[in-house]
Formats: sequence, C-alpha cells, structure tokens
Amino acid sequence: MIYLFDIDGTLTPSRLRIDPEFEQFFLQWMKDREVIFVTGSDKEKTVEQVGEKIWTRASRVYQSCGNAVYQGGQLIQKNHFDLSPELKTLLNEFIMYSECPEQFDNHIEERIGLVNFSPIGRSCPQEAREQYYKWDTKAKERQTFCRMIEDKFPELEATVGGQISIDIYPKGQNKAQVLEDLYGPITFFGDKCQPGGNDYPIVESMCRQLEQNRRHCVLHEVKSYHDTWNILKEYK
Ligand code: M1P
Repeated sequence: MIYLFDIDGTLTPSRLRIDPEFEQFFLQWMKDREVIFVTGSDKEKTVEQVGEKIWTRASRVYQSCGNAVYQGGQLIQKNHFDLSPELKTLLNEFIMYSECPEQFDNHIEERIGLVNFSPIGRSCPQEAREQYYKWDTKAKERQTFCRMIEDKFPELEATVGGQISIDIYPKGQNKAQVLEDLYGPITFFGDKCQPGGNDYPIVESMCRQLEQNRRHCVLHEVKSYHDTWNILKEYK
C-alpha cells in the first residue's frame, strides 16, 4: 500500500512547522511503510515544515503539485512553466483590485513547473495570514481569481492551495499526475479535496480509478493534522 500525503493543512498547519509530538509519532509510523508526499509547495518550504528526517525518509516527494519530483533527496524529474507577461499583467491587476484588508510583499513566486500567487503577499505575518484566510473563506476571492485565470487562459489551471495563495500550472499538470507514476493501491490524505482545491484533481482521478476497478483507493479528507494523526493511530 502506498500512503500519499498532502502537507499544508494535512501534516502541518499551513506554512508552519510540524507539531513536535506528531513528528515523533509520524517518524515511527513511516517505518516499513511506503510514504509519498504531494504538495504545491517547493522543496525548501516542505523541508522547513516537516524537517529533513521526514522529508528524506519518504520514498518520493512530489513538489509543485508533481512538477518537481525528488527521490533520495535528488531532483529526478521536472516540468517547465514560464510565467508569461500576459499572466503577470493579470496577476498584477489582481494585486491592485484585491479587496483584502491588508497587503504585503512577495505576491508572485515562480517555482519549478508552477507559479504561486498570493493576493495578500507571502511576506505577511502569521496574524494577517490567519485574518486573510478567515476573510477569504467568506469573500472567496481566491476562487474568483482562479476562475478568471482559467477563463482568460484556457490552457492553464488555477487551484486554491493553503491559506493565502493559489497554484497555477499548465492544464492537467495538477496533483493527479502523480497517480500515473505510482503503481498499486493508494491511501490518500488531503485537506483541499473539494472542487477548486488543489487536492481535488487527485481525489477525482482516484474515484474514477476505483469505479473502473483500476486501482484500490482509500481517501481521507481531513480538516487538520489532528484528524490525520487520529486516523493514523488506527493503522497501528
Ligand atoms: O500546497 C499548496 C500551498 O500551501 C501553502 O499555501 P499558503 O501559503 O497559501 O498557505 C504553501 O505551502 C504554498 O507554498 C503551497 O503552494
């Protein structure tokens, strides 16, 4: 069985370090199991959040929604995606017209095979991050921006990732692409499993494979790492 985990909101709070007690539990839990990660984030952020030990103990890590693949600590595969001037212009307009309460720097982050865009700015302090997330849950600004990007650029896909940003990549280069790389039964844990969320493509694809009897799949939609922890305890 392959155990596939999202990171932000599933193993850690968004962009924060893993709970030290859960870290110890998880390191034990990983022993003799095939554990794989899939996240919109880049390697540096993921290592910072889960720690070097967990990151390297995983059999494989799919960063940038599967557009950068690491195994044994090495980058073994990557997809290209260049931010076009037209997309940059649209993102700059979003920054200007965003109605979010406060804004900070670092709105556009170019990663391997993916662009991460944050209307509030990735440099926001933790308190402003939490406030934006609360505000956006009602205002649904990120969902609106995702729809606008996909309307203007039908060759692209935009999905809501963690608390303050969206992930943008070429159509189809979403998290579901990792399934093409993995053989055998899969158990997946993710928090953004509803339409518009960046775990949704993987969930949709797993449900299809299950219906067609192509793969045995188990799905766990969690609200936080606490849910994941409680579920994993049952696997002991
Ligand atoms: O996995 C999706 C995103 O999760 C976090 O998003 P945010 O900063 O919006 O909470 C980050 O790890 C981000 O890099 C990542 O794309």
